[in-house]
Amino acid sequence: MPIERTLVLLKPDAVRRGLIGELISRFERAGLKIVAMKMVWATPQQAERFYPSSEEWFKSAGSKLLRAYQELGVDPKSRLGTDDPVELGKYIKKKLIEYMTSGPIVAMVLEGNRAVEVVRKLVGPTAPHSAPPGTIRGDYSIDSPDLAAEEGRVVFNLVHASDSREEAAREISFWFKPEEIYSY
Ligand code: IDP
Ligand code: MG
Repeated sequence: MPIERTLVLLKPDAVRRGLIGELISRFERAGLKIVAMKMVWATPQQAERFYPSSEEWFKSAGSKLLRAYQELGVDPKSRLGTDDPVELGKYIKKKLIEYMTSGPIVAMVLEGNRAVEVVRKLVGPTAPHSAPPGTIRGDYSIDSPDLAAEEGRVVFNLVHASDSREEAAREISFWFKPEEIYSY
């Protein structure tokens, strides 16, 4: 079935900057249907459980950081004290929990044709400084992994979006009960 559902979180920086309406309208404008929505101030326990804690996730997050540093010409050891992907992944998760609990977020389920892929396209790649214009991350932020590390935080990139149908199913059920999702 090409009609899919995906989870979007407007992160604390988006809420703080007053971008809720603007960001929601981008998804609506593209033809996606909002089938569930709420504002939540996540607890550290919720944020910890929302993001995976597998060795695989740590390694993948750490490897992504290493690639970003390579492109930016930054030495991970002198910046963060290690170049081990798993250790760097654990650092990202810790800082991600601080970020995601720093203020309220807006959680929503979007439905539409190939919604998972389409929403990722509208959101853009993880690091805003290299996200293309026209994407949410490219249009509303110039943050980068090296600046973020210098300031002891993860990149502030406004939006979370599920990156596969499997991840979407798990993430939707994490934030919403079945009766909070509407068919209309
Ligand atoms: P995504 O949000 O584009 O799917 P993920 O790899 O799932 O990216 O990482 C989750 C979040 O962790 C990102 O949105 C970002 O806030 C933060 N993050 C991921 N990788 C890095 C990094 O290399 N440096 C700083 N922050 C990162
Ligand atoms: Mg992700």
